[in-house]
Amino acid sequence: MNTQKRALLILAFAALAIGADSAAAATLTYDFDVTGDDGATIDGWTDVFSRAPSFPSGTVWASVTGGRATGGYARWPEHTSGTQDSQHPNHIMRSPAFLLTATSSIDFQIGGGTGSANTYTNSSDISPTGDSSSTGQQKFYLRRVSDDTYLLNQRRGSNANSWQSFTWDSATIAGAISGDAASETYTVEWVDTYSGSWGFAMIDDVVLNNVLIPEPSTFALTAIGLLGLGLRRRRRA
Ligand SMILES: [Ca+2]
Ligand SMILES: [Ca+2]
Repeated sequence: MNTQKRALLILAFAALAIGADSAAAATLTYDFDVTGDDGATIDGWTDVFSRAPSFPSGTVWASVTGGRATGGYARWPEHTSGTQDSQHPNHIMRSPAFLLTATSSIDFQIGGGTGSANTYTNSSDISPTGDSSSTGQQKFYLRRVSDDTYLLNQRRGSNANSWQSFTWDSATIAGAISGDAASETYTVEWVDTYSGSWGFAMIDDVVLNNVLIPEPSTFALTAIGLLGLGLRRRRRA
């Protein structure tokens, strides 16, 4: 057996193994701690507009109290004492994609200002070159990937230097995704386009309960296909 055929077999078995693993529901915790699940503070999330959030640990904001946040949390560069109400570029921080099940629920906590009651329809409504304003918002969203639609949103109940915890239970999520294909993928994301009094925003402890991780076997199978094409080309040569 030559090296390429051996590599093909190893890849095929890897694809099968990954496919089997992804069938089980998982609980994903994003704690934005230095010693988080993947050892990186942003925990695999995407800083959509490249604004370089920081992940201070402990009670960096002196009067932050309450909630269940521990260790690090996410904060935008301008959200430091004395500049927290200043105008700033629009921000989106987006989780890796996942699939939802009938028992999925989502926990998260946000701190700072409530932002406005307005709601974006999708993430492309948020200008990557625009700045925050008094009619912007700090909100946490559930987003459907295929058409970039925001299905659920949540803002704080009041302005406070404390954490407020939220849960979207399985009934809430089921209602939001009814009619979607079982293969649909979703992200959760944290939006801050609000500034003015209480323009401060922070997030921590996002927990995705009973979700499925998209099957990497699609990627592996594509790789096998490409490798097969390579073998055929070599034989013809
Ligand atoms: Ca944390
Ligand atoms: Ca803000």
